[in-house]
Amino acid sequence: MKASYVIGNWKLNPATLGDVQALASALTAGTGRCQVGVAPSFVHLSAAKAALSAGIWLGAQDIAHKSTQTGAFTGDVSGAQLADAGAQFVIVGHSERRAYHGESDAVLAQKITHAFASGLSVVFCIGETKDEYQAGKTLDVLAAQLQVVADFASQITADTDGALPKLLIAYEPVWAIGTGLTPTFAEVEAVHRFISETLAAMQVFSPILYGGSVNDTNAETFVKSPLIDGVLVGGASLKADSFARIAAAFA
Ligand code: G2H
Repeated sequence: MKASYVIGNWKLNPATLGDVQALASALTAGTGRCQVGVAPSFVHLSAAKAALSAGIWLGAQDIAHKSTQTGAFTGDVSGAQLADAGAQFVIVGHSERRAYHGESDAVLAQKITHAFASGLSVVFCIGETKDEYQAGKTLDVLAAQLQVVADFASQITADTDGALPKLLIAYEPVWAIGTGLTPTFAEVEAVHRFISETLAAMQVFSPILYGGSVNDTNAETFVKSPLIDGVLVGGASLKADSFARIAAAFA
């Protein structure tokens, strides 16, 4: 059976170490075909690792763009440091990084290079803004964003059972993030079909997740499509019971 992935992006949450430990220890590993992962902030990675049950993937929300293990890069964190803290994956290209930190396609390609060289999987986020959506440019925007992963085709192999895939694409329409708005099921399916065809043409193997205001009610809808391999969850991943219900929907 095809695996599914439910990944929590904790963003700049929770506020305290105690809250991180409480949340991490309340999470349960995925069941059935569902694999679960969470991405706390850098400073909480080790504490989360210690508190998480076995079988829950740990990820970071960012990685340095320079492929160096150590060096003069103030504020940056290397792939080796992330792996040493227990991380198995890193989120790259989230729209909040693109918007607030001006991350270009060139920088995102460097980050993917660094992550792969460090043995980390990558959750690569793509998505159109509200203006682009309204102008009917969604597919053009996504095709351009996906070009970043084309160069990595030779490194991205098909999934092996039980392992975290080297690459996971997360389609996150920017206008759906944290807003409570989501595209219709038909819109998400159509976009996922387009992403799937684009990746196939590049010879890139990747599950395709949906992200943007996913919660324990609408998860039931997304799971109905064989084109939706899981979800990247922000706000609803901060409550262990909601997150568990989302994971159960994908089991
Ligand atoms: C999109 C998502 C998680 P939320 O950013 O990456 O956040 O579920 O809060 O919209």
